[in-house]
Formats: sequence, structure tokens, C-alpha cells
Amino acid sequence: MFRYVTAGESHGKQLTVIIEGIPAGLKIRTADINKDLFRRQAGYGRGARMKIEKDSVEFTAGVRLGETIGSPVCMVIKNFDWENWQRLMSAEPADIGEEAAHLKPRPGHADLPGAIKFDVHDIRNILERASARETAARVAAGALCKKLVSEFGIEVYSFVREIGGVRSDLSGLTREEIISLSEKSPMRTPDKRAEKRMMEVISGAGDKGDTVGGVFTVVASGVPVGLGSHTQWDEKLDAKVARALMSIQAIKGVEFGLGFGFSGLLGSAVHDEVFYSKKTGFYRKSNNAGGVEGGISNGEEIVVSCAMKPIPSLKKPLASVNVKTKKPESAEAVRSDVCAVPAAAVIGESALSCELAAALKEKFGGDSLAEMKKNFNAYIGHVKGF
Ligand code: EPS
Repeated sequence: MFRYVTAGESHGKQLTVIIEGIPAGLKIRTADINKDLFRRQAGYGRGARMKIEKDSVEFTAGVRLGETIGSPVCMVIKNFDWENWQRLMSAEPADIGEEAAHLKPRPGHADLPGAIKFDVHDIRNILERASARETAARVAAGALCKKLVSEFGIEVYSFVREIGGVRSDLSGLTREEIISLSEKSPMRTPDKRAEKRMMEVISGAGDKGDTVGGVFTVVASGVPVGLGSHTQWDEKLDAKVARALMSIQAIKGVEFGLGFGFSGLLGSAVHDEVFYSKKTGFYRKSNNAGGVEGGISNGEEIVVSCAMKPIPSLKKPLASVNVKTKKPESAEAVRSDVCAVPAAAVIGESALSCELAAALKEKFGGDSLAEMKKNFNAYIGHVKGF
């Protein structure tokens, strides 16, 4: 059984993540986790909050002498901004004054449906947890899972395909070039010309108090054939990955491989024909399926893209209604990011890594990493002999 949960409010004391099902014997250091936390904080278009936070984890359970011990792994990340919010976020009863209440819901945010559902007028109770700050905890879980899946030859990376309508041109780039160019780019995109235009669009939108969204792609290479199953709807690997990605704040669309592009083309033009050679076994010359057929990984790269909506916290707010007075008012104008698509790409890597770790654990079991690898190697032997 593999699962993870997070806790923590955006301006609360800390974020916490607990991950169950990581086998014993996985070597892990805080630096492995902090590397991805740092990548998540980067990117042109982030707001002032990122200057306050410097995310790093502390392991509080499940790791001893640099190795997992098979018990639940717990990691905490301090919110440095909490210093400024202690009174407003106090766990003990405190008089915070009526004027502190956030009463004007932002269209596109969890504010209004959350307030109605949880029966609160001060929307802070909703926005604190709906905030994308929570994703730092998920990235910590993802970094641990990335380390686990790398033991099985799986590498996960991401890049930004589009921001504010500006598309990157990936033609002619190798996988290695896409990875290294994206890693160096403030937009996490391999196309320098598009990067410049994306930054212009972001600064233009920011100047007008507006926000922009975009599309990122997450890739996992080295995934063996046979993760996930066609036999039941909720065992399909693509369904599980799509759920994990869709749950990232502000994601409104998820597609595998050609995705929506499949709909207008003929079957003969899109399906990845099957070839065989003694050396490589079964293989494909294209990967429109995005590495999953019938809910099962097919041995090709898993390629999944996500559309992120523009962040709903606008400095120049949209029309709304005060939830207390019911009078029309502009939505609350709060500090936020103009664009967080590059950060979302890193979060996407984490979501995919967690699902792949879960799928590996389900298929190969094992309480220790050595046991899991033994089972994995036996299966790979079967695949090679098929
Ligand atoms: C967020 C609003 C901003 C972002 C935050 C998500 O925070 P604040 O309200 O403190 O300015 O910076 O993202 C993070 C803190 C983060 O670590 O990604 C929101 O409302 O969702």
C-alpha cells in the first residue's frame, strides 16, 4: 500500500507530508528533497512571497542514518511568512478584528464554493488550504518517490510548452537538450525565443494587474511495460496519473501523448505501429499514445501535458459579491504570482513520480528495496523472454 497526505495552511506554521509504503533501504538525504523544492520556487512571474520563503525539509520520521526504514516517512517544511501571520492564523482563540475577514470571493478560486460548503463567512479558512503553497509538501513527497523510481531506471523531467498563448518550438531538439535547456530557463522552456516572448507577456500582464496560464509537459523515461491494468477502471495508470495531475491547483486539462489532437485524425494516422528486433524486443517508432495503452504502460516514455488556468488572484480584481452584505463589490485583491506555470511543471513531475512509485510498489511489492528489486528483475526477465 502506497499513499501520501499533506497538511498545512499557506500562512500557518509549517507544511507536513506523510508518505506510507516507501520500502526500507532507500538512501535519501534532505539535499535530494531540497533540490526539487528549490526548482519549484523558481521561475519568472512568481510573487513577493517567494522572496520570503526558502523551502527546505526536515525528516521527522521514517528515515534513519540516511536511509528509509520502512515506516511512514514524515517531512516538514517551515513557512517563514508565519512570523507575520501569527495573530491572524492563531490556533488559540484570538480577537483578530472584523476588518481582517476576507469577504469578497475571487472568481476562479475555491473561495465561494468553499465558503458555502464549509459554512464560513471569513474566506481565509478556505483560501489558506486551497493555496498552491500546499504543493511544496507534494513536491517533497515527489522528490522521495523520484529517488525510489530512479532505482528502477525511471527518470522524470518536465518542460513548459506554452505560456499566455506563446508556444515553444521543440522541433529538432533531443531529449537531453530539452532537459538541459529547460532546466536553465526562467520559463522552464527549451526555446530561447519563446522564453523571451513569454517573459514579455508575463511582465505586461503583471503591469496591468492580470495573470497568465499555460501548458507544461511531464515525461517519464525508462518506465517498464506493464504498470497499471486494463482490468478495472480505477486501476488504469493513465487514469491515476490524470487524477494526480488534475489535483494540482489551477490545472484545468490533462492530456496523454497526442491527447485532444487524436480527435480529428484517422486511426491509421495516429496509432503507434509495433516493431520487433531481437536486440530491443517490441518497440514503436512514434509515441502518440504517450506511453499508455489500455491503461497499461507500454514501455515507451510516459508523456502527459497539463493546461494551467491564469491564477485567479488578480491585482485588478473582477466583479464579485460580498458574502456578508450580499452587495456587489470587487473581489479581494491579494498578493500572488502573475504566472506559476514553470513551478507547476515541477509539481507535475512530483505528481507523476508519486503515481509511478505507487504503481511499482503495487506490482513488485517488497518491504525492502532489495526485495522490490529482486521481484522487479524477475519480471524484467519475463518481459525480455516474451
Ligand atoms: C498563493 C498565493 C501566493 C503564492 C502562493 C500561492 O502566496 P501569498 O498569498 O502568501 O502571497 O506565492 O504560493 C506559495 C506560497 C508557494 O509556495 O507556491 C495562492 O493563493 O494560491
